Amino acid sequence: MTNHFGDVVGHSKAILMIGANSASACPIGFKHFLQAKDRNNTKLIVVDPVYTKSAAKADHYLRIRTGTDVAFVYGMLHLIFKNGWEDKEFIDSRVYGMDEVRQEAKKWTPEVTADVTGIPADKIIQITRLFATSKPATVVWALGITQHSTGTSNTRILPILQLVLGNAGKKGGGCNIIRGHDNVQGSTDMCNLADSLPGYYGLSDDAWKYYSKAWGVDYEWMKGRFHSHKWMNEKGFSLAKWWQGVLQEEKTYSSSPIRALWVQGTGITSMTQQVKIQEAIKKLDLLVIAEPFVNEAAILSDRKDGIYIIPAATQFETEGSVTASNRSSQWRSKVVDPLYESKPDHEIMFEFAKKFGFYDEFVSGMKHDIVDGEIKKVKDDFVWPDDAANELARTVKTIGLGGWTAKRLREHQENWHLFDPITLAGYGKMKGQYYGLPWPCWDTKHPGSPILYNPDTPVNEGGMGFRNRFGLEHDGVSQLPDERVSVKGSKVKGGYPEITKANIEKVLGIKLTQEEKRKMGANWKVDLSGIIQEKCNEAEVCVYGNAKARAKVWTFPDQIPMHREPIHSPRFDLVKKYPTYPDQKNNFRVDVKFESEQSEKDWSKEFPTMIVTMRLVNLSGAGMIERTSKYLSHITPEMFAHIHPELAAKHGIRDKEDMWLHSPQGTKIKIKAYYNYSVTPDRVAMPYNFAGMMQGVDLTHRYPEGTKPYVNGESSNTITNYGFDVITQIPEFNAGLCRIERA
Ligand SMILES: Nc1nc2c(c(=O)[nH]1)N[C@H]1C(S)=C(S)[C@@H](COP(=O)(O)OP(=O)(O)OC[C@H]3O[C@@H](n4cnc5c(=O)[nH]c(N)nc54)[C@H](O)[C@@H]3O)O[C@H]1N2
Ligand SMILES: Nc1nc2c(c(=O)[nH]1)N[C@H]1C(S)=C(S)[C@@H](COP(=O)(O)OP(=O)(O)OC[C@H]3O[C@@H](n4cnc5c(=O)[nH]c(N)nc54)[C@H](O)[C@@H]3O)O[C@H]1N2
Ligand SMILES: [Mo]
Repeated sequence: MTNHFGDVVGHSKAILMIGANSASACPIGFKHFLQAKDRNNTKLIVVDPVYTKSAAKADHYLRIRTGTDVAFVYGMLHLIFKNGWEDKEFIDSRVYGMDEVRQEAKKWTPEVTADVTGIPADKIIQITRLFATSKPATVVWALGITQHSTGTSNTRILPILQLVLGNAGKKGGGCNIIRGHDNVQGSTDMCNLADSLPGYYGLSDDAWKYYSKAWGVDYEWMKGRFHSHKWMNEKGFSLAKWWQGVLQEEKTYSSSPIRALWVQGTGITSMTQQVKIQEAIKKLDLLVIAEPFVNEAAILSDRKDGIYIIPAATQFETEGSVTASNRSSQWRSKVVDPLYESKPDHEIMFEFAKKFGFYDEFVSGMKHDIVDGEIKKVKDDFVWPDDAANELARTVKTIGLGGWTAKRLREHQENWHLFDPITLAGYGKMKGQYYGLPWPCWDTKHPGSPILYNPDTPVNEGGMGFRNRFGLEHDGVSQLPDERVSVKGSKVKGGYPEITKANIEKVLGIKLTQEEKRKMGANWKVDLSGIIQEKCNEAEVCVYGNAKARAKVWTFPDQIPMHREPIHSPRFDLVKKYPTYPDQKNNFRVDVKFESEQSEKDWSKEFPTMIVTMRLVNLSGAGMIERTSKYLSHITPEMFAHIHPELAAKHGIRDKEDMWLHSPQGTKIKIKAYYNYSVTPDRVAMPYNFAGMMQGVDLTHRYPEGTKPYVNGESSNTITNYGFDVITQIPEFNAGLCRIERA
């Protein structure tokens, strides 16, 4: 989120909610949108293939065909540019690469957009006028936008819309992406990913060297942990496609196929291609599951050997900081001690490290601190979780966690009542700080940044320009703004680069001492001494620079977002004009099919119905937690799909009867047909919160005695279609096809 929920309540005149159903999936967040409607007559526009509970509360509902959001936003941009509704000054002074977007938008007339998206042309015109002329306005999305083979393009076109309208870096504007799991923002920031070290440092020798130093661990030792140096900087397997790493033998890009799987905090049935996952689980030598419940991974196969379930404690039985959707940190206290023989996750990891002989190095960072501008070992033991939080504050510079010390975060928890819910500003002794110190919170004196990219606020009060991440020029064009975009109060006018040891004297107009030069890291991201930060504070300069936003990403397959038809498209006639990407070799160590799959045949002939998956308010994730709760589970006692009576009747299926849904990859699920008018006759919508059945077969007898959930059912992911995002490899959960058959 660039802004936050309170800001929407206080300042947004319109909310474009696209690919999210917060009424079910984030009811507390949704309450803010309803408050905005009540207080300010804020207009809520919902764009969704399904008439959801959120749509029911909206002022306007647009029924979109799944996987066509890029086309829809271009349709909006077409009208915005045509009518001169764009913020010309903002684009001119703060954005690079918009000309190409403008060119592409020319093609997307209301008629062309209507044909591709299924939204009537007059609706597109009405909504664009409303959104473009309501200032400021915000965009809200969740996984209806992200989880697609075109997810990356989707998540780029919406910020582009906000840049065009000058809604970025403003109260009531911005992109407010509603995050998913509890603490998913925190786990993203910690980069629980296969392609980066914590804090988005990426994978490179420099990144490893930086962390080795910050943790007080010998870099050569770190290197020695790898089969060879090469693997240190190679992306690992992704959560979406680890199974391919088990099953592939010939075309493998790793030193060997995956032989062992350690599952900690993921549901397994939450990923697509369940039949492949089942095959992979059977083939592994070792499967370990560290879980508060019996994860479904344990019953997918009937393996009896090489499988261990380790009891993990829940989040109620541990303490520490978590990060909210809006980048605020929250400190949590333990409610009860871990029950029975369960252990909190970090203790399980500690035991693991001990067994594998790297415990000392694993906890070393928590025993270190900066003394006199240099990293030193300061104690022989550490205090959990405070020293873990302090380690992050000391090391994660990229997003500005410098001010997130355990002491400050605890203070915020203890003084909740002293913060304003609309502005997040503190009162009384918390005055001068924003609740949860939303990152970037550069150092221990910084108040946090409730709204990103706002140059009208001084840096020391949470302001900044756009980040200078992509060099100083591209195609001969400067990436820095001129003096029109000067951060308030800054000694340096106009744009400036990110601050490095090499440029700090010139940019800030200062002279460093020899001692300062000796202690300083090469740039602000790796400067453990904190001197770069200190000098920038004095000049009210943002360490990450003051640059232009870029609408064009020259390193991506699509430099500007382009509409590309879903891999299994219901409109084969459009596939030629808007084909998907070429197949990929070795992305996250696996090959990924795009074009070869899409063009194989007109899939829609055999699989004419679109499938959308969604969340139920009473169940979360693959549903393991709530389906073991008697009361929550019985609210939705069986797996189902919403189906329009007209479509059901075509297949001779009555309300609440069983039906089979078949997928293009030859898999099937048997579920109940629930008549419902939220869907049109061309699509079905089903929850993703069930598991325990597989292609009509009940697997639940495999649960250890007393652990079987009250409610079980087919996983939607047995039939969600093949497809992965070209950059992130996030699975295609929504824009797929199926064939319906009466069971
Ligand atoms: N009760 C409950 N709450 C949850 C969760 C849960 O499992 N249960 N999960 C949490 C997690 S991990 C997450 S990520 C969030 C997700 O939060 P949301 O994304 O708000 O949840 P969904 O119900 O999946 O809603 C996605 C919406 O996108 C629509 N959609 C699908 N494809 C497209 C498309 O191509 N374009 C557009 N415009 N819309 C599309 C779907 O019809 C659906 O209504 O919820 C979180 N909250
Ligand atoms: N078809 C379809 N599939 C989807 C989606 C969709 O919309 N449609 N949504 C996708 C999205 S956005 C997401 S985020 C994923 C979510 O998928 P997962 O991340 O797999 O989420 P869950 O299924 O909730 O699994 C979490 C597991 O962690 C366990 N757990 C809970 N607390 C703790 C703890 O403190 N410690 C440990 N060790 N374990 C714990 C739970 O018991 C549960 O088994 O699913 C994705 N899959
Ligand atoms: Mo999620």
